[in-house]
Amino acid sequence: MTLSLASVAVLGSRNLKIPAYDRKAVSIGVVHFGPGAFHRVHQACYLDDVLHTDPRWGVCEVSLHSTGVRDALMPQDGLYTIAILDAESSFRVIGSVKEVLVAPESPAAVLDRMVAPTTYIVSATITEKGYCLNKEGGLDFSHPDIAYDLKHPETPKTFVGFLARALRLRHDRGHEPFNVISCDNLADNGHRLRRAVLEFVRSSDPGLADWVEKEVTFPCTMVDSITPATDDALRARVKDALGVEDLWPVQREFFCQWVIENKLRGPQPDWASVGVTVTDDVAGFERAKLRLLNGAHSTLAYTGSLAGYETVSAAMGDTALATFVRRMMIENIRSGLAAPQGLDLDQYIEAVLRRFRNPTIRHLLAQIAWDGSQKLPFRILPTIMENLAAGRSIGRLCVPLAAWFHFIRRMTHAERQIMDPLAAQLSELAKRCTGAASDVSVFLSLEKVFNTDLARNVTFRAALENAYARLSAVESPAQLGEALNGIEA
Ligand code: CS2
Repeated sequence: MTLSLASVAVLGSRNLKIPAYDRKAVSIGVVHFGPGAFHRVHQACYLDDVLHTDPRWGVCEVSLHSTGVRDALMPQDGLYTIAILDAESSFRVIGSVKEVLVAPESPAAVLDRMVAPTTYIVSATITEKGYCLNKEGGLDFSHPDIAYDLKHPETPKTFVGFLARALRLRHDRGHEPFNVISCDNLADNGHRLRRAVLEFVRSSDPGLADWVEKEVTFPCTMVDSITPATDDALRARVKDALGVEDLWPVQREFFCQWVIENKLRGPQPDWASVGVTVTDDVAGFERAKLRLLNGAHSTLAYTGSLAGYETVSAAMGDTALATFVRRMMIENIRSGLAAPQGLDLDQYIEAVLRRFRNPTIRHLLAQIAWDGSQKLPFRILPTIMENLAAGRSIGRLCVPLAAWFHFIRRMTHAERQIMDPLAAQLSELAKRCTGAASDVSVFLSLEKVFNTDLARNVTFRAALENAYARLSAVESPAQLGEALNGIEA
């Protein structure tokens, strides 16, 4: 038996949280692009909580590329399971997904949902690459999908293209605009998305630009919950816990946080009632999370992979590596952060490290290692540039970059697939590399990642070449420990 409205009624007898609201009464108030695991453990879970008191906040999921989530969830009446794996593990069935659309199959159906006057929120978890930004933070007009959308505004392929078209239609029908909420790990995610949409609209539909600029709100957000990819072990664990099969369950740690900038308009869920923080100071929360948690994650991903570790918790079991990461967070990243009201950065760092050590979460370093060219410019490079400008040290901060270079070089020479939008360019560069310090100049030539000023900075190059040389022969934990011990602050 698979998970469905019929079977979930039977499940109620187990130690399991199931939707305790009338799903037939739920209407769609949110259109969300990117129904991946993170969205389903995070925003969709918060909205499931909201639906217990307010039926207006069902979700229409939109997949921009694949049919997998639609094919898994719709036979289950949109239901799926979250396994919350921590000291105390639990399971809950989520009912907030009312519909899953596959944009390439039916762009018109997606636009109809976005234009519906009862749609008050259009949100996204499309990962950094989904915004089609250039390294200056503006819209990448050379991106093939953006170029397509500018020529075919009625059948867009990108999130930006769908937003532009839907806002034009809402404007023409006299509907108030929806709130546009980015839920991705980008610094200033709302501002960046607003800039991209305005640049798109100004070039394709200038008559709409003023209305978008004045009337459409793009709050910034910070989102956080560690969410390993779904695997067969999870499917088996969920089947054992529920007694029915879930075609696509998801998993996360107990910790879950959502901070939204206080600039939402029109009808909204009662965010505070479900633990969402609405505040004017999102930037403080977002920088702390992006640079401390995600910066440490990427450091563990690449250094841990070089040493042969497979998961975050295993890498954190390496005393030398865990000590290095903790010192980098405290001495090299924290120093440049302004704590938002209510957040103690020292306690936050220790809490993040405890979360990383969670033995019940099998978070693959290989998953975190994806899309390094899109992640590191938000997670590591801003801290390096600010530390250089302030005269603070960058030695340890060059380690994740150097480890990324070695990771790319080794994947290329082993002819293993690199998961990154710039995989082709990265492989071409790596083929010219031998493991010698001169490789650093080759990688720094990647203009889509490194700006010219930074690439030419003598202090940066020296620190990066030193870290690269020390990591060059690392293939074991012992060798990693020796390499890290030699890295100056
Ligand atoms: C991770 C993030 O995969 C990655 O790059 O660093 O997905 C991380 O697990 C989340 O941002 C935690 O909130």
